[in-house]
Amino acid sequence: MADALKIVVLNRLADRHVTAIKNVIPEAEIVISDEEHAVEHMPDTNILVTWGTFDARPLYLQAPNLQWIHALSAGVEGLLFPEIRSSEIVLTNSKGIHGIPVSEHVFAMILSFTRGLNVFLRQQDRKNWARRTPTEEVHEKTIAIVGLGSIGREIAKKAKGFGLHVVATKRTLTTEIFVDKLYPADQLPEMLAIADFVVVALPLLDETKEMFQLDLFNAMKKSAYFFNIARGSLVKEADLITALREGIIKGAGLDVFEEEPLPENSPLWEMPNVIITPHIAAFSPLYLDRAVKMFADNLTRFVQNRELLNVVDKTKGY
Ligand code: OXD
Repeated sequence: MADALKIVVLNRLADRHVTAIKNVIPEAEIVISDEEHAVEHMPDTNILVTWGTFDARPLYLQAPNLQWIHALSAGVEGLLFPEIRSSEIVLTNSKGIHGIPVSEHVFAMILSFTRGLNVFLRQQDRKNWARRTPTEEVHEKTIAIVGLGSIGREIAKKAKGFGLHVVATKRTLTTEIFVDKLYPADQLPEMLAIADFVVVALPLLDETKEMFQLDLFNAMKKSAYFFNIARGSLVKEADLITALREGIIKGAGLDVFEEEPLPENSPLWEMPNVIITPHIAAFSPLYLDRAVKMFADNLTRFVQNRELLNVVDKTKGY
């Protein structure tokens, strides 16, 4: 099987990445393609490496020999179309490589609010030396992580360094060294009520879609800041806008949105208590190195017929 293996990667790779893959299977044919031209390679493709937001269905329909789809991202929403859910094809993701950049991004946003950078950067644009904006400390405040996984764990670790109390919801309530208190998912409102900073780090599933609505914003402190670095559709955006406008919460740091790019007419752009980044929380010069290493490690398992890591449960969606 090994010498017939054809791997199509829908992303540019550096030579060192191709070498890392070749080191696992020197005979493999590795095709680096864009989405438009990939279809011509599909009839004899065995492994497709792509992003989880990409709608791979049209390629899948032309790929009778496909055995495995690997997502370079953590989210796999574009890869969970009905035919793949019911097929034998293995789907894996890159869960586990996002913790460092995403946690740094979360703290960049938290500290921007507490040190007033959301205001001072706007003042700087107008050369305005005004010192009225109050600043705060995070020390001894409480951060709540909704959905503690590998990203949440890195956030919790950094939070401890800043002297924060850390609370989190998690599917299974095992001990976590950087978390002071774990809550079961059904006690989310109680946890939100004590938090100064709320960070959403959940996967987008049928049961988490639009989970954050007005009731949950109402459960938060008026002084709370809300951060979403996961998926926009976890939040009912209209309700978040209401919460920000009416002072139900104090501010929001948002990397993801219901519709991306965020439409020009979204009121979020104009809100002084909102920090927007364009879905880049995980970006890092090391991202692809880590993602390709993860794929190459899994490829080793694949050729040895061992169980793959990070297999997505296609019925659950994560
Ligand atoms: C991902 C992301 O899913 O960065 O990997 O959004």
